[in-house]
Amino acid sequence: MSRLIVVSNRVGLSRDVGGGAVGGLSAAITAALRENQGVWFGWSGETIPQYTGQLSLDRIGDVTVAKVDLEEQDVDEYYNGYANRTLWPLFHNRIDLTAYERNFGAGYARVNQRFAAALQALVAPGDTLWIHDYHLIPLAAELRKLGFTNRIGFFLHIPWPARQLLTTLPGHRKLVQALFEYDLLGFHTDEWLSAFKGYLNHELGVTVEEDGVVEAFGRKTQIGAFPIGVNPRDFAPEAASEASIEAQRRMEESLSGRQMIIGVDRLDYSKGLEERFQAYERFLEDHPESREKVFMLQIATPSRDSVAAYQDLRGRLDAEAGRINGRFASLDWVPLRYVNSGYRQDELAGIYRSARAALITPLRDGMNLVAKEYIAAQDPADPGVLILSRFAGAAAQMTSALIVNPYDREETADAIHRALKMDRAERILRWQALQEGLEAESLDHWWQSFLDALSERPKSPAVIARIGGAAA
Ligand code: GDG
Repeated sequence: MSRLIVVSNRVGLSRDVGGGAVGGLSAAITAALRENQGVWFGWSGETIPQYTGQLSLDRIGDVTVAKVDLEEQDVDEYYNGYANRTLWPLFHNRIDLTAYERNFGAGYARVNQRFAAALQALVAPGDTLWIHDYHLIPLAAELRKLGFTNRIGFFLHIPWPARQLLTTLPGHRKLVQALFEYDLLGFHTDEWLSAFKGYLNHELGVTVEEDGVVEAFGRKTQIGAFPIGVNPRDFAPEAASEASIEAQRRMEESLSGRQMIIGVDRLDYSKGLEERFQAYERFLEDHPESREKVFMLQIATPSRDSVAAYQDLRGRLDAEAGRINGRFASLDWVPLRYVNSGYRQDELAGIYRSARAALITPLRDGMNLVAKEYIAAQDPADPGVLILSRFAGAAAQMTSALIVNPYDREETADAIHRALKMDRAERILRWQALQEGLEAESLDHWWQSFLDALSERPKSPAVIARIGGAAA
């Protein structure tokens, strides 16, 4: 078997964290790399005055971790610039926050060239490369320029935007052309896949074959939907770590007989946190009898805080949380606990388990793993209720959740009320259907089916069904 080389902006495997601290996605990529004597390459997170291309190599178990440092200008233009001020907002329908600056594009191209050059020392003929996410769309094109003929796959963790939005991006055609240097393109859902096909049809006049193969710019690639999942056992109550049990114990002690609604998100404008706070406020307004009997715990870990839109959002959320608490709190009840620190994954599992409902209401989200983790962590005999935005990729699979429009505060407030009043029999029925879905499309299944589709081996019927996805 050829080796697997994974490339992502940051490498999720390190010596310092282990066990239940590591996120599911990092653990899954590590498992894929272990099985394929792999290498994981990315930015170290460090900056240096002048780029050297010097690789720092580490061997963790069977996996080689390789990192490069970047210059401050690279981080400004590539990471904080084109990736997080141009592509991220645009792909999440926030054209109002999308900044186009030529130097962002130049920095994005430069870092992708630097990554490609650094990979020359790591990649052998016959190795398979798996490139992750919007930071690295041009990487295959840069590798091809250097003469690499390896199989290269790309997975997009965020939504693909409607063509009407994408065409507002200067150089959109070049970005799409770069994708045709990959052998396989993976999206989370049929909806993102259809949006990509919409661009191909209308802008390039090409259609996708039934087997997912499409030809443009003189190259053929294959496209498919590979919905990411969780490995339910990692969150299951019977497999809980000590940290998980302790987190659950602490939470339950602090409930004082109240019902808890949980939200866990990166502090990001795509997650709909302001709308969520206001929907919860509406619920408190509409149901005075529920006040003091319920509280909401919102964990929002700060991210990308050198980007102004994230600093602004943080200020607005602080103000909203303060306003809602000021309006409703009593001497011994705080309706909204708003926490900015991060938690280990196994601690989160314990917290999820003590919550009667989860309120996961992004305005747009590639998939949303928290929704799946919440379900996997529940006690099968007394599970909580998932309230999920229709705009999360996860909503396509998790149809037994209470599905809401996060822009509709009244509908969301009604769903909170319904979730908190739902009888145990209905909670169990809904949970069972959701849990079955998680088991059928686990995290291991995700990476295995992507790599299976990327390999040149004859494909199984299940893999053939995935590629192609929704009709063009
Ligand atoms: C992108 C896409 C897509 C652990 N501790 C904390 C915390 N974690 C873990 C959660 C979960 C992960 O972080 C967050 O994943 P999400 O899927 O919810 O969201 P993004 O970070 O935006 O991820 C998304 C994903 O890629 C995978 O393809 O599903 O659509 O946007 O595993 O357990 N998360 C937070 N605080 C912690 O303390 N917020």
